[in-house]
Amino acid sequence: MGLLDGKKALILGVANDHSIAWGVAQALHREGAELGFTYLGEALERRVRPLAESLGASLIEPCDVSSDEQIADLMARVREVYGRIDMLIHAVAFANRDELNGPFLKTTRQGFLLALEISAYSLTALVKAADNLLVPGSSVLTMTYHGSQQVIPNYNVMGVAKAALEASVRYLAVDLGQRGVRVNAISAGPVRTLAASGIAGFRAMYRQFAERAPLRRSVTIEDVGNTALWLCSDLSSAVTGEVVYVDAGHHHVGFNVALDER
Ligand code: NAD
Ligand code: 0WE
Repeated sequence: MGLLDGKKALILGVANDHSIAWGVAQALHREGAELGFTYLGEALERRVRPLAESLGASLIEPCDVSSDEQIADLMARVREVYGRIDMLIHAVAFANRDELNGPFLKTTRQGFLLALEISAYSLTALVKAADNLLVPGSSVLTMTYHGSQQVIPNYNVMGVAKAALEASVRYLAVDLGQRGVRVNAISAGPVRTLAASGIAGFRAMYRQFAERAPLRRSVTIEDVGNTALWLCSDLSSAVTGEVVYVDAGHHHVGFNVALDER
């Protein structure tokens, strides 16, 4: 008997077994959910397919969220195979790498629009296309980061995109609330994923994070997966429009020294 027996989840954003979306997939699978995955391009298909199959995935489809056509094709497939979506997991972000270091001021018009299209608008595009596949009791979940609220060096245009994403969560929560569908975000502390690799200063930030967080540790994809499970299940039945921090308490600490070196 699992919390999610008979429920169907569509998961966007697995790139490899370090992905936050993979931690979410494992938690949902543990509680009996049936999983569908999407991948971006053929290079990632070779990584995602074996992972998806290891959890008995019943649907593995390509989806570049910048394409309305690919989103429509995806939802048509989901309609055929599942007939509904109980959980929609959005764990997708992208900005030009050269705009994720140095001053925010160097952000280009094209780079700004790209980051907001892939990292923020895509949630609304997916929800819009999912339409009546989302049923009373369904849950939509996205991934955000505290750089939306405070300036975090080098996060730059992604911080602006995450602010737009979090606001989208609140507006979508109102629109979908009348159909009994909930929409929430998890704000995760830094995790060593593909999206974090090669970010200037990430290693130092990751280390300092664990020294300054109330729990004196960093965050794992299992931590995020378990909170995702709560937000996707009926245990959180009156929670919507929310941003839930999974960051070992880090965002509550207002000073800038290691907690045990005071
Ligand atoms: P990841 O690289 O494993 O996942 C990012 C995913 O985005 C990849 O699967 C990639 O294929 C997908 N993607 C990029 N452009 C896309 C497009 N056009 N269409 C479809 N998919 C596309 O890294 P991650 O850290 O697991 O990132 C997942 C989410 O978690 C992102 O929204 C990220 O902002 C967020 N997040 C990450 C951290 C962290 O420290 N790693 C912290 C907080 C929030
Ligand atoms: O949301 C993210 C990362 C998102 C991301 C990562 C990349 C790297 C590769 C978006 N686009 C790209 N484009 C690429 O070409 N995080 C929350 C992780 C992250 O990224 C940072 C961070 C943290 C934390 C960037 C600067 C500072 C901190």
